[in-house]
Formats: sequence, C-alpha cells, structure tokens
Amino acid sequence: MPSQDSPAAPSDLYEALGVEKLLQIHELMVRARLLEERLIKMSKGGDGFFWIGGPGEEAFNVSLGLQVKKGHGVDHDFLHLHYRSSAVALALGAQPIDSIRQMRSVATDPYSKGRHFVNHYAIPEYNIVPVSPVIETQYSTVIGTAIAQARRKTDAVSIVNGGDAGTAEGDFHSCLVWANRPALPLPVVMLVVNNGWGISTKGEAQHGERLISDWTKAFPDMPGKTIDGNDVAAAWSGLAEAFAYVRRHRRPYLLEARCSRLYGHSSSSGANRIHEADCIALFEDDLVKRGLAGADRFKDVWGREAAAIDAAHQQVKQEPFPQEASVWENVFADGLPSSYPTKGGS
Ligand SMILES: Cc1ncc(C[n+]2csc(CCOP(=O)(O)OP(=O)(O)O)c2C)c(N)n1
Repeated sequence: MPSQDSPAAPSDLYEALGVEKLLQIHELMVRARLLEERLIKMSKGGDGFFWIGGPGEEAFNVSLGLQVKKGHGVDHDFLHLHYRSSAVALALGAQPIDSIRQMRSVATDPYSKGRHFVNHYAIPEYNIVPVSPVIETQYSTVIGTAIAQARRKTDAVSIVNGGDAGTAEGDFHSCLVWANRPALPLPVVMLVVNNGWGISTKGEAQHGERLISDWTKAFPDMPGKTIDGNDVAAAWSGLAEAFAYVRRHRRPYLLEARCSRLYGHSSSSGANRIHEADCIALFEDDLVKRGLAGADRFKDVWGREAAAIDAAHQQVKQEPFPQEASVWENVFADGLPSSYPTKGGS
C-alpha cells in the first residue's frame, strides 16, 4: 500500500490513474504542443513579436496543473510560474485563444491587455500571480503567499517553478532559506525544470552541484528529488509525492524534473525543432503498448485540437490592438501623475 507521501509508484501509476485520466492528460499535452507551435508560427510570420514557451515540458506541466488545488485566495494553491508554463495554465482551464491574444498583443488579451510577452500569464481566479520575464523573481514572491498559508489552517500550498540556470540567482537561495526557517517553515512546492541550458550556455559547465535537488542537503528536514520529467508516470508520481508531503507536513520540498527543450530557447534562437526526447511521442507509445489507446484516437485528438487553435487564431486576427493612451493604464496605483511627461505633454 503506498504511503500518504508516495501515493503510487511509477510502475502502477497508469492503473491508479485510469484510462479516462490518462486520455485527459494526453489531450491537454497535445493542446499545449499545438498552441506553442502556433505561437512559434505567429512569431515567424510577423503576427507577433517574440516567442518563448514550453514545448517539451508537457508531461510535467500537465501533471502539475491537474494536481493543483485550484481556486482563488489563501485556501487554494498559489502558482508562481515562468514563461514555459503554458501547459500548467491549460491544465487548470486557461483557453488557448488567450495565449494567442497575448502573442498578437491585442487589447482582448486578459493577462496584460496586449502589453506583455506571450506566456506571461496573470490569472487571479486560479491564483496564478503575474509571470515575470526577469528570471527567478518568482522564488521570492512565493515566500509571501506561503507565509500567508503557513499562518492559516489550510492544506493549500504555494508552488514555484523555474529553470535550471536561474538557480544560480539569489532568489532561489532566498527561497530555500525562508522556506526552512525553524521559526516558520513554509508550505512551498519548489520545482525546477532542468532542460540543461540557460539560453545558449550548457548547464554541465555551470553547475558544481551534482543535482539541483542536492541543494536540500543543507536542510536535513527538506526532501529533494530528481525525476525524468519527460515521462508522464515519473512526473505525475514525483509531483504527487511532493504535493502530499507539503500539504501534510507544511514544510518545503524540492523537485527537479529533467525535461526536453524542443524548440530551443525562444524566437531569438530560431525556435526550430531540436532532436531531443518528445514526451508526447513517448506517452503515445506507452499507451499503445498497454493497449489503452491507438492511432485512430490520437489522430482524432490532434485533428480536433488543431482545428480549435486554427479557429481561435482566425478570431484573434479580427480583434483590436490597444489604444495608444492605454499604455499608461495599470502602471501607477493612482493613475498617471500630472507631472509625468507624455507625448505632446510637458
Ligand atoms: C535576472 C535576469 N537575468 C538574465 C535574464 C536573461 N535570460 C532570460 S531567460 C534566461 C535563461 C534562463 O535559463 P533557465 O533558468 O535554465 O530557464 P529556461 O529558459 O532554460 O527554461 C536568461 C539568462 C533575465 N531574463 N533575467
């Protein structure tokens, strides 16, 4: 019988999840991949300015999104994500059309009204705090929501996710220190997706530590683990263990997931397909081998999801860009000071 902190080992996880859940995971992974591929196409076709996103992280990110205690406020999980977390948002219920809106910088973009990079979400109803393009600041903001949750009787946790290169930043270490303070340990699910790269710098040459999860060795009460994030079973069970531990013990857990980066860093590096393990192909092979799904089902899902993304893109092309004057909205809490220089002003 699995313990409360290890709900199911990878080998029996497919059985524990059941076919319906496995097919839901597959569908969300396909949706996320097709969305990212559309966003890349938009950036290359001049229908957007810059792309950065998460193709290759779908196994891990969908497994994450589906295990969140979803909702608004301190009694629900908070998510401090980064720019590769599109599949987490989709698994929570975000709509692909909204990412397409942010990509095209139209006024209907609900995350930033057309004023931020693509994949920089802000979704209050799911406790997704604004994503920052400045890497690693999310490991500082997570401390705040976790303190609020630590002071309250709740099983809700604060989740933070970022990349491997970013762990060299001080924010990552501040998070470790704050989460492990004996005076008030924090319910933080600390995640790091390790794709082996920081833009074009290879991780191997930069990390003196053997594993990123080894940073927990300084904190005897903090578990740390490294898993294969390209594998649905390993990703799901690794996350399930981390969530169960933090919800129950109200203490932090560090999980490092090794994932592929299937289109390189961003549009700035070309965003061309790279030959690394593809978590969707691996998952489909697994489902076929186990007799849980076949080629017809996959064809149907890929076709349906592609058509939906196509329709969403066509719709967004009809939507308006923001008005020039709105650039000053939501910049200062009390609006623009009268002394501020504006176009045509003093
Ligand atoms: C504080 C800060 N320094 C540098 C950058 C430029 N930058 C953007 S992404 C990136 C690489 C981050 O690599 P990693 O943390 O491994 O995440 P990945 O992009 O690989 O998911 C860097 C250095 C930045 N955005 N913010």
